[in-house]
Amino acid sequence: MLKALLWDVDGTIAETERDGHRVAFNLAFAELGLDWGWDERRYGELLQVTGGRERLLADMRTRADAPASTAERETLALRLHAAKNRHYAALVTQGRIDARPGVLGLMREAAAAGLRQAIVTTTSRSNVDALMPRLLGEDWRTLFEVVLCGEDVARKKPDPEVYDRALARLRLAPGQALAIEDSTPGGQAAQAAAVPVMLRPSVYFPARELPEGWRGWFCGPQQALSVPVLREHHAA
Ligand code: XBP
Ligand code: MG
Repeated sequence: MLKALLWDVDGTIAETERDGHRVAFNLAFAELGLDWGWDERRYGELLQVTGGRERLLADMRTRADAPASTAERETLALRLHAAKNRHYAALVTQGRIDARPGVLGLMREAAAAGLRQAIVTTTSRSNVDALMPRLLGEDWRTLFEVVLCGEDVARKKPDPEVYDRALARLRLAPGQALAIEDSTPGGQAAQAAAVPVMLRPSVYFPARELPEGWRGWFCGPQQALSVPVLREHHAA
């Protein structure tokens, strides 16, 4: 029986990658005087690497103009990542990032229906703390029993660690929860933790169906969301 919704953030609650993170990374490159830039195509490729700092390091490994030593790259990635998250928070404050259709209503409906909810993301906690009050108001935390972020795990998605930790904190079996995800790495993390997943594709992950072998279902962009719909699919 469905007892809890485990929400991914980036791409699932809002199109944060398109409207926030990519724009903020480019502002960070400019701030640090680097002639680097990620267009949408390149950023889409880089989203296979989860974690902003890890994404920066992956990109540097392909660049001739990146620092030569590992230590210098690590230092630069840390500085860029801190600047990026600062720019991201500013974009959120400016109202540049809206929730995806149906998401906030579903969160409130789920709470009213007695479903437990958690945030299960690999983004930095500062990004969650910037985005969620903007979307849901200052009392947003009352909707979520558990909020797990990138800093809370040793291994980011597609590793199942963040899902395993959320289930442990909620004291639930995987089959009692539903992961709501937009991306392949996010869905893989849920699957590896044996949590059924509703995959609702975002702009950078335009899947058309659930990959073979995944437990859960695919939710098309126009499909209306409601607790009865989730319960019905989860029980199927
Ligand atoms: C999100 C990520 C994050 C964000 C940026 O994955 O991969 O890295 O792009 O956040 P998910 P940070 O949607 O599975 O949570 O820069 O704070 O890592
Ligand atoms: Mg996501």
